[in-house]
Amino acid sequence: MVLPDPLPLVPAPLSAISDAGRTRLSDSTRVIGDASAAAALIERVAARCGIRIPLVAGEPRPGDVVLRLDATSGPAEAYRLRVGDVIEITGADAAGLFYGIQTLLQLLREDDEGWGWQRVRIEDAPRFAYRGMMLDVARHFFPVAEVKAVIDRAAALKLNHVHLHLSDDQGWRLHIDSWPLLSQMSSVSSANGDQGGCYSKDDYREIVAHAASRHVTIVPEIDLPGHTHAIGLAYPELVEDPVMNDHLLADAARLGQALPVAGEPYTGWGVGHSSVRIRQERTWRFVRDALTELAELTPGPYLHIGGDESLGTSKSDFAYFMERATALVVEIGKTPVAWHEAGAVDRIAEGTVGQYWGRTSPEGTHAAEAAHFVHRGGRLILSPADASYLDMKYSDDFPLGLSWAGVTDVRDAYDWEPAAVLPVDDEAILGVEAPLWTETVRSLHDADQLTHPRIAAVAELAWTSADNPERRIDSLRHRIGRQALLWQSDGIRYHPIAEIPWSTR
Ligand code: TNX
Repeated sequence: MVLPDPLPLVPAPLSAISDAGRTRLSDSTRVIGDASAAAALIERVAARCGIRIPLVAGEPRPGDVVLRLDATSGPAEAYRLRVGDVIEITGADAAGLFYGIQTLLQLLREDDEGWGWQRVRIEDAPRFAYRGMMLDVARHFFPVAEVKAVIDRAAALKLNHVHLHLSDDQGWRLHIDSWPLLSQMSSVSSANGDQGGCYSKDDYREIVAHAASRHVTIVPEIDLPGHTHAIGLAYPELVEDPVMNDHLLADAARLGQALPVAGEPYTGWGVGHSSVRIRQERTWRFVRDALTELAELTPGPYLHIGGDESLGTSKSDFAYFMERATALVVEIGKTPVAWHEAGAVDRIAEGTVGQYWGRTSPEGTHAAEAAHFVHRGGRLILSPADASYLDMKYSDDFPLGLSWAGVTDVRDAYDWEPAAVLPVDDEAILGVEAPLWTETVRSLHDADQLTHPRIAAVAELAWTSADNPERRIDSLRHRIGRQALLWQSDGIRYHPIAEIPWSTR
């Protein structure tokens, strides 16, 4: 039996029925309904086909697009799309309406007769509430316009969280009024000696507002107590002297990178050498001030406080730090998020969300650490490094990326089941996130190559149910291949990996 080609949609929707025929996009097409949702459609249709559809009021005519909100039509973020004589999108909420528009944009195709839409009836809703990607703006600083571009790319794949890794050994990226030297002295550097940078509070508000207009929640991270070398450039009294580890020494020798030196910018890729002074109250004044100012700028529920790779820190100091820091985040009204190592700490604040970055087959104590968040009433975000890390190379000879967790093609990024990685109930899984660490990334162009196409695989795992008939690698590859035109028109410089049948249709 020859199966019909699947619709060119990533992520695959809950259900889709194709009808015969097409509905044309033409100069007389109009859009009726919610103005802010319509704006998202009008701009992107204009960019793709040069046709600017007007927003009008009144009764629809054949060929028009009608946007509606109906809270009774489905769960959060759900939508229905019907392409018939008229095109109707009904969102269960504003996010659902936005996702219906993203689906309609993926269906918009040109044939011999011009632009138009395959007739379909689609019902759709996400599997997980948290669908994310992470951008490391600390190792490489991305200006505001580039962060916005990354948010747009994520939202087009129905991701709804963008985690910004705002601080690391190589740089601090957000102005904090009460510790003003951070933006002057701790932000000047990046990995590889590249230019640094820092977001003003207005920059950050602009990012948050742009994200909100795409139904994306920003999840800010200040990585603590490790990954804090850069803080010492401005406030040396807050950080310990660097503590080397064997891996760092070996890597520095292999890569020809300098070792970290207290008070000097660190431009290498080593991890685990830094810590704030955990037992000193001035550090806690700093942590409280920075997190409080960050919380004030952050409408979303989460504050990520890191907790990874504190290799030079004793177990008891680490526990003291994570217990007190997670409690502080709760006290200032946010839900703490931490990397899974923090699950080694008995009394992390109840409800802390854990971000698992072990393997799809957990090693050592990683599964137990992740499960501890759930015992404490929290949930888990899955970011297995051997599948969802966008900074792993596609293949050994790929020029960008790292390979410590292996090399990852689209199949590898797709071939795992989020609810089957850890020994916890399915309800404990909040969602999936694909991190892009940027030690080797020096431009948006580099970021595009590492993210696309693999981010599409992770977005589908986050959105589409495990039992969906299209959730198969051959279907996914075909559907990704048909994003080529959209990605090109959006200026996304994806990696044309050979496993994808890239299509010009
Ligand atoms: C591990 S994953 C890190 C980062 C690095 C990344 C590189 C995690 C929580 N920490 O500091 O950038 O590997 O892949």
